[in-house]
Amino acid sequence: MILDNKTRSLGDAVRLVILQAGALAKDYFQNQANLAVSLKNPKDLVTEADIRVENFIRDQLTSLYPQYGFWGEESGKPDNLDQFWVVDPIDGTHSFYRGQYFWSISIALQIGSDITVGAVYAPALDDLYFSEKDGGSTKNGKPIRVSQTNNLAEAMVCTGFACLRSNLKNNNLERFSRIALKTRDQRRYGSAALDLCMVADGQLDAFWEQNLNLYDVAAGALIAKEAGASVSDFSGREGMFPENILVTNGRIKDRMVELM
Ligand code: 2AM
Ligand code: CA
Repeated sequence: MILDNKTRSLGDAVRLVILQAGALAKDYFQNQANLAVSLKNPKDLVTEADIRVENFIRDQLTSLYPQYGFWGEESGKPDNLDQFWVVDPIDGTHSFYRGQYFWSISIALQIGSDITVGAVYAPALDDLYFSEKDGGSTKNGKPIRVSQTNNLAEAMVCTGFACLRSNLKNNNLERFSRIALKTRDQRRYGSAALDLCMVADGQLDAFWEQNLNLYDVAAGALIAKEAGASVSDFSGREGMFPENILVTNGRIKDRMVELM
């Protein structure tokens, strides 16, 4: 065990675990030649780093906090679905595998229907985003806020295409085309957790994606919300909807909902 939970707050423990997990992941990232990779299906891969990092996080958090269940992307849902960690060991596995920098580790704690803690760490960028419910959000220890962009014509928006990998007919391409024509610029980074943090930090004005899972968005959505973002579904209903999540700076929410 790396931590003594009697001497540290839960927030400190989560930050320490995610930074150590990040160092582990970065070792694999820098030694790509030896990385073992397998396919979940022809479009979806998993590396030994995903498994090893998730095991590390699970071991640390469940020994420190045995009262909470653990839901990780690679190990599946817990028995205790009332209070549990929800973890994506590497969000943006394709970026990681191709040596690109936009991938992250995501850890959230859900208590009842609330996400109470969220941490997202991008090891290749060395950016740590963190939030506790009702406590605001930080990037590398400094408070962050959403952008003040009021108009779509000035907006930088971001999306992803998890739906394409899942072969959905409703595949976001028409929606993307519609929104691209109305906005100043568009990005597609490939890590939903990090995309949400970039909305929190004002680097992006809005993000949407279909067909995600709770472990992709739980931490990032809390970080965005605590930084002033609107977190809703595509129709604008506030709440956590991984299947069709829309996160904006608030100011352009109504216009984005119209275009969804
Ligand atoms: P991953 O890298 O952990 O798989 C990018 O579009 C986002 O979608 C990432 O958060 C990515 O997470 C997720 N993603 C990609 N393909 C997916 C699929 N087939 N089903 C669910 N989520 C997917
Ligand atoms: Ca993911």
